[in-house]
Amino acid sequence: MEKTFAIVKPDAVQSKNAGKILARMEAEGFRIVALKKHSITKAEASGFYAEHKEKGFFSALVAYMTSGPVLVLVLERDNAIAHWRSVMGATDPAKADAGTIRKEFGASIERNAVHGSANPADAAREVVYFFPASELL
Ligand code: FUP
Repeated sequence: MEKTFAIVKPDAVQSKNAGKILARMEAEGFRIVALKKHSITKAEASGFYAEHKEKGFFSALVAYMTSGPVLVLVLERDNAIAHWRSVMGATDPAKADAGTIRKEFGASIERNAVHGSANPADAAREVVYFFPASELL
C-alpha cells in the first residue's frame, strides 16, 4: 500500500464539488487516511509550492490557494501516487482526458480543482506538511 497527499482546491470547495470529488476518491479504491478543511496561509502556500517560486505564475498561485478554504487529505491504495494523478488528469484542464477530475471540475490551469503528489519524495514531504502522525488514521 502507498500513501499520497491530495488537496481539493478553493474553486472546487467553493463550487460545492468537494463531495463528488471525495466520492470519486472512494470509488477509485482509495482509503481516506486523513481529511480536514483548512485555510492555507500565504506562508504555507509559498513553502508548499517552493519549487515554483521563480515562475511567473507563483504569486497568482499563492493568492489563489489562499483565496478560500480547501480540503487536505491523505489517501491510500496500491500505486496511490500514480493512480491519483491519472484520475486528476493533466495540469491544464483543457488538455486533460475525458473522465478526469480536472476535465470535469477544473476551470483553468491555475484553478484546476485538485492537487496530487508527483512522486514518493513529494508525497512524504506533503503529508507531514499538513498532518501530524497522530492524524493519520
Ligand atoms: P501538477 O503537479 O499537475 O499540480 O502541476 P505543477 O506542479 O506543474 O503545478 C502546480 C500548480 O501550479 C498547478 F496545479 C497550477 C499551477 N500552475 C499555474 O498556475 N500555471 C502554470 O503554468 C503551471 C502551473
